[in-house]
Amino acid sequence: MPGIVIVGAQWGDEGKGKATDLLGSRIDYVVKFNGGNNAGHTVVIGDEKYALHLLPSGILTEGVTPVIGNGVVVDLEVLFQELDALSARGVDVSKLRVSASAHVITQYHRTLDKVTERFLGKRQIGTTGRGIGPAYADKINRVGIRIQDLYDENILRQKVEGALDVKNHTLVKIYNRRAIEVDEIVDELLMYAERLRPMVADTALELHEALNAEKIVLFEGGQATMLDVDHGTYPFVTSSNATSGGAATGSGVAPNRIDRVIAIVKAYTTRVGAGPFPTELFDESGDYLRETGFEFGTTTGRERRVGWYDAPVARYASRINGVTDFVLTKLDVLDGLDTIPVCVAYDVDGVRFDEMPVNQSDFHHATPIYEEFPGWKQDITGCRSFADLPKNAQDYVLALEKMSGSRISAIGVGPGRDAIVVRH
Ligand code: 2SA
Ligand code: GDP
Ligand code: MG
Repeated sequence: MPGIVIVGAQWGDEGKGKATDLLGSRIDYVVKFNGGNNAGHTVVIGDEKYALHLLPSGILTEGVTPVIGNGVVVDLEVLFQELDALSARGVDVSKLRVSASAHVITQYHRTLDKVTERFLGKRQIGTTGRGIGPAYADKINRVGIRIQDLYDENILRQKVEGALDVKNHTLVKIYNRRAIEVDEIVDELLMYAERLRPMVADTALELHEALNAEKIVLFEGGQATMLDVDHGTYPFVTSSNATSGGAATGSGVAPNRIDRVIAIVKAYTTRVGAGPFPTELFDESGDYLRETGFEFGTTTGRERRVGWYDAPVARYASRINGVTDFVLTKLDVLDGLDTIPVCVAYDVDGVRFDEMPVNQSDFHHATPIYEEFPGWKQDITGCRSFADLPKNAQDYVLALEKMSGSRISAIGVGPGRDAIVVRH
C-alpha cells in the first residue's frame, strides 16, 4: 500500500497532525497537497509540543522526506520562520522538497484577505487572514506567481506587474488603501530565492519515481472535507480541495496510485470561522467540550465552535473521500459526560434527511435528530487496547462506526503520541 492519504472528515482540527506523525515511522515521504499556513497541526512528543502551519507534520519524523506539493500556496517568510524554529529545536529539515509549480503568497494576498473580510461585514467567512483565498484566486485567474518564477527576474517582474495591475486599482479605489509597488514585491521574493533554490524540485516526478521504487508516500490533507471548496459548505470553506481527490491534483500523483484513504474524525465536532453547523452547542455541554478538548485555533488562537458528533457529515466524508479507515480522535474528552447525543439525521422544515442535503439553504435549516448514548464516566487515557475501554465507550465507538460508513481502525485517547488504541 504505497500511497496513503490522510484527510479531515469534519471542519478541521480532528488531529490529522498526530495521525500523520503516528504513521511517520513507516513512511518515506509526507506530502502536503493543499492549503498553506492556514493549517495548524499540533503534535505532542513527550514533553515537547510542536505547532506546524505550512510544513507537513511528517517533518518531525527522522528519515522522512517532507514535500510541499504544487497544490500548496507558500508564504516564503513563514516557510523560513518554521524551518528555522524547527532547526533550533534539533529537527532535521534538510530533506524538504518544494514543488517548482507551487504558488507563492505575497504581501498583497495577505492585505486583500484582511480587507475583503472587513468589507464583507456580516457575510464574513472568518478566514485565518493568511492570504490563502486571494493567492488561490490569482492561481485560477492565471495571474499567480509560482516558485519557479523566482529564478528569472524578468519573468518575475512581468508577472508581478500583471498581478498588481487590477489589484492596485481595487486596493486604491475600493478599499482606500495605498498601491503596492512592483519592486517591493520583486525584492521581497528575490530575497528568499537563493536559500530556497536547493529545495525546489519537480516533486511530481520525484514522487512518481518514489512510488515506482515501492516507497511509502503519505499525502497529508490540510483543513477538511466540509471546508473543501467543491464539497464543503460553500462559501464558508477554504479555497482548496481538502478531500482525497486533492491529493492527486495537488501533488501530480495519479489517483490510481492511492491505495488507502484515512479520514480523521473527532468523537464530537468543532468548527472555526463562520458557516452552518447543525449540532453546534451554546450551553454548558459546549463549554465542557471546548475546555476539556482545549478547542482553540492552533494558528490564530480563536475559540472553536463545538457540537455533538454528526453522523451524516461522517458518512458524507466517507463517500466523498473513499475512506478506507477512520481514526476516531479525542474520545477521552467525553469521559466526564452522563449521556452523549449523536446526530443520526436532520430535520429540514419537517422533512427527514439521512444524507447531507445538497442545497445550501437546506443545510442552514437542518435541525439534528439525536440518538442518546450512555457515557462511561471513567478516565480512558491509559487504555491501549479496545478491550481496555469501558463497555459504554466500546458501544459508542461501534455505533459511530455503523453510522459513519467506514471502519474505525484506531481511537485517540489523549494528546500524546502513544495515546492511541489500534483495532486489529
Ligand atoms: P482560509 O484562511 O481562507 O483558509 O479560511 C477559510 C475557512 O477555512 C477555515 N480554516 C480552518 N478551520 C479549522 N482549522 C484551520 N486551521 C487552524 C487550526 C485554524 C486557526 O488548525 O486551528 O488557528 O484558527 C483552518 N484553516 C482554515 C477558516 O476558519 C474559514 O472558515
Ligand atoms: P489538525 O489540524 O487536524 O492537525 O488538528 P489540531 O492539531 O489543530 O487539533 C487537534 C488537537 O487535538 C491537538 O491539540 C492535538 O494534540 C489534540 N489531540 C489529537 N488527538 C487527541 C486525542 O485523542 N485526545 C486528546 N485529548 N487530544 C488529542
Ligand atoms: Mg488544525
